[in-house]
Amino acid sequence: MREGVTSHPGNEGHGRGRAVIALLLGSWIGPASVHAQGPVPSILDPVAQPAQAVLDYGLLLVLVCAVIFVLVMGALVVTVIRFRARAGDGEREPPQVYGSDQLELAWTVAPVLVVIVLGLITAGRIVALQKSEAPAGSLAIRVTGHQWWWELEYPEYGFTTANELHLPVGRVAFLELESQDVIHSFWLPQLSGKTDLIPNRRNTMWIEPHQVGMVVGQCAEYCGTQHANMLLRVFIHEEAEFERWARDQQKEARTLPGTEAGRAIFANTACVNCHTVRGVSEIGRFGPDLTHLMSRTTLAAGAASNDRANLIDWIGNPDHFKPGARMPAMKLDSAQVAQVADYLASLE
Ligand code: HEC
Ligand SMILES: [Cu+2]
Repeated sequence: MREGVTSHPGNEGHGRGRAVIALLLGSWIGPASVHAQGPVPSILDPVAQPAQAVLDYGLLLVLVCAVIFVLVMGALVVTVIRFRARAGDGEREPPQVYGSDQLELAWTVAPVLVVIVLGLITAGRIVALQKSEAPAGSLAIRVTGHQWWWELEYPEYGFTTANELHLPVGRVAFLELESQDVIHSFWLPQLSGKTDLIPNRRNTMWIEPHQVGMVVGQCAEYCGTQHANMLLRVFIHEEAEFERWARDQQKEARTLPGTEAGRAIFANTACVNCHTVRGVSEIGRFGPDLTHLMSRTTLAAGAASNDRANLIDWIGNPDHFKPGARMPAMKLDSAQVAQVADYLASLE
């Protein structure tokens, strides 16, 4: 069932059998949008702890229950066949048995033992899953839920990005989760369980990826009209590649020759009230940090793939991809929109 993950865990390599199991277990996320939602994640295909531990524990429970099911059903079938009414039995009642201490002890003690053992294992697992303090050497990340996008801050490195999380393989990432507005829920089925993001409350979770590649997830708590377009991507890198990505993110935004006009429009309109571009303006916190916008593969939390044409559509009218999005159409004329898009498209 866990035959490893290529660079794109998801649809590929999932047999039909697994898809059916996933459907039955309810782990399948329907395609939320046709744009850029990526592969369908499955809890049966973990690439990190604690998702692996949760799956192993789930399989253990299924196994224990399957053994009990087979024993009980086997006894039932044997009884039905062996003690069925036969020709010649007549109207005679079978012997009636009351009060067998041995039997009653057996069917009380055995289930109690099963419940105690499973309860102890569960308690152990819960303790192992919950870490309220960051383990030594872990990578700190602050996740803030917004309607309808994810703010991702790397405090040790001093930068903030959005919607696409980058993690080094083999190292524990310790996440602090909060919300800026309503309750959201952070869910990456292949990495971990769900954790809610609640205003004025600090929740934590940890992830230790053990395979490089890309996995997807999404907000799992209804949070308003564009809840279904609050998608998440996680890129898991080798340590050196992660460090290179982080160093690039730390740099201030560049200004390429020829993009000054677009930069001026960005700097002189309300864009800067909501968006930070480090090196231009750092007051805007309401919308995603755009300093390295083009290092992201998608726009607006997975609503569209990130390219110049979609940037033009988005800036001209955010409702085009995300009806109800918290960014207003800025009433720029099409030449201005193109100039701003050219500027943003240069922010690698
Ligand atoms: C009132 C605040 C506000 C203003 C003003 C605003 N934006 Fe936004 N912007 C947002 C929010 C909120 C989002 C996230 C929307 C979402 O994903 O649901 C966003 C998303 C974006 C994105 C996608 C970012 C990403 O990482 O996916 C771009 C690009 C963008 N805005 C550019 C602009 C430009 C250019 C202007 C000015 C012409 C502007 N915005 C003005 C609030 C604002
Ligand atoms: Cu949400």
